[in-house]
Amino acid sequence: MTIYQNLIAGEWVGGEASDNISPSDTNDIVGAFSQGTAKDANQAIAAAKAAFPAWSRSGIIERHSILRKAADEIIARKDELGKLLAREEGKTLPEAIAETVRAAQIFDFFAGEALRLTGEIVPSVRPGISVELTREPLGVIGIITPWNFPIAIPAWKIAPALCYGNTVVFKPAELVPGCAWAIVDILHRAGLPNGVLNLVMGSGSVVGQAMLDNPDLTGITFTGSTGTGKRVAIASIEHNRKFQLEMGGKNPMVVLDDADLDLAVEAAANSGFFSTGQRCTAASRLIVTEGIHDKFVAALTERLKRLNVDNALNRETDIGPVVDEKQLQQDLDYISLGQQEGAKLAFGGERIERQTPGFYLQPTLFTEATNQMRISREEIFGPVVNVIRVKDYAEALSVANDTPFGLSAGIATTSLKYATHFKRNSEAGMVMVNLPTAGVDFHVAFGGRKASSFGPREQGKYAAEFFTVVKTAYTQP
Ligand code: TXE
Repeated sequence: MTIYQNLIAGEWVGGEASDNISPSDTNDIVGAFSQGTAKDANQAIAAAKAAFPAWSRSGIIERHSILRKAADEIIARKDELGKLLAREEGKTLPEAIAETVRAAQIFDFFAGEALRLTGEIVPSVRPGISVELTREPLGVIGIITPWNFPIAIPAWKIAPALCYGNTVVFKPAELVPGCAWAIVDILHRAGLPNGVLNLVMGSGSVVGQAMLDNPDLTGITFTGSTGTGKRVAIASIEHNRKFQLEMGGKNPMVVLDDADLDLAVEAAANSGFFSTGQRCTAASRLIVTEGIHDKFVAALTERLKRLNVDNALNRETDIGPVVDEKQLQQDLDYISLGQQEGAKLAFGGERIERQTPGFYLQPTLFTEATNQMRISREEIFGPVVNVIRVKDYAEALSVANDTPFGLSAGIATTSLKYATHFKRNSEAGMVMVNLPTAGVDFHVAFGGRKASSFGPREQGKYAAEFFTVVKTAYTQP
């Protein structure tokens, strides 16, 4: 079997490899991938450091055309890459292909951004002197990514890093090396000079930790759990390093009495259950006012009955498996906890078997939940959603904001007054009106508040805030 190796200083290298299995079918081996060591991580950082002076001064046409070429190849291979993603991570084929297309759009966007770099010239307070403000690349960037968007998240970190002239060491999540390898292979063949982009697959505690401990990384951009995010922050402060964190969510979706019922049910089903609920922007708290509560719960339950949980590659599948045994056990533990806490299990809750052996879980709905229960406060990261009954809009807003997190928040209402008030007063980074809480555009800012995020926003033009540093130059002619 081919061993997919790490890319360090432009060479494919690697020792020990381990097999990666599909969560839809544990007999299906996706591939054998090299497991990097701390030494590999340090060599990759040294290579990226050596490549930085030339790449940071490279021409914008070179950056543009490499990113553009990568975008073109990803689009041309969207079905094949989407299938790899669905096999490896377990989201359905249409979701996986859509994510692959989005990655191509991101590379295309940043190919364009390379041609649109600007600065400012402003008058000084001292006559006869001019002040120039320019953005320079940050340096050597460590990119540490999770398993839930294994092509899109690497794309939205790697594309701006390269666009603005940085060099990269990329460590993907243990469960999704195949998608990471494919993206790096495409960029490498698109013509990146050696050492500009390095891939080190392997465990977080070995490869990831070695990256955190290496003082030559000038920036780290991380998406993953709150616990690991804190480690990134602490290690980065030690090294005076810039860092950007995207972490969990416990996103609310408010449903008001005046909502369009069908729209609210569809948005809730999508937000809570699509992609197996494994999206940081998933809505896991449905906050529903009294007048519509029973109708909404009945209609949502009917909708859940029609959702087909099965192998991610089957055409009829609506929801694929949970990503692995450990995450499935975490979901089941939270389902038991919810029952102990006194929430009512209105639908689902059981592990299920399908034709192929995998990690299948029924979509699970709790009703009569309170916002103080642990199932309402902690990120479960599975297809498990709580309905919290409230009196009116004021209580709904207060419950929506009463959470340690603040990534995304939604409201279903036909009232302009409540929609406008909610947009202004929600404490989330992203607010959706009559739309699912998940599903965002690739060309605008992405990020949260409170325990969900730290540092500048990702994506769109806002990505420049993290991946560049501003220089202020004064000139007296
Ligand atoms: O996350 P980790 P995991 C949440 C979700 C999920 C839980 C665990 O609740 O159940 O996190 O998922 C790397 N130094 N989210 O275990 O461990 C790791 O190898 C440096 C929510 O996958 O945070 C991987 O590449 N790096 C989230 C990345 O960190 C380390 C998406 C993320 O893994 C490291 C994913 C270390 N010491 C999980 N330890 C969201 N909301 O989007 C691990 N890593």
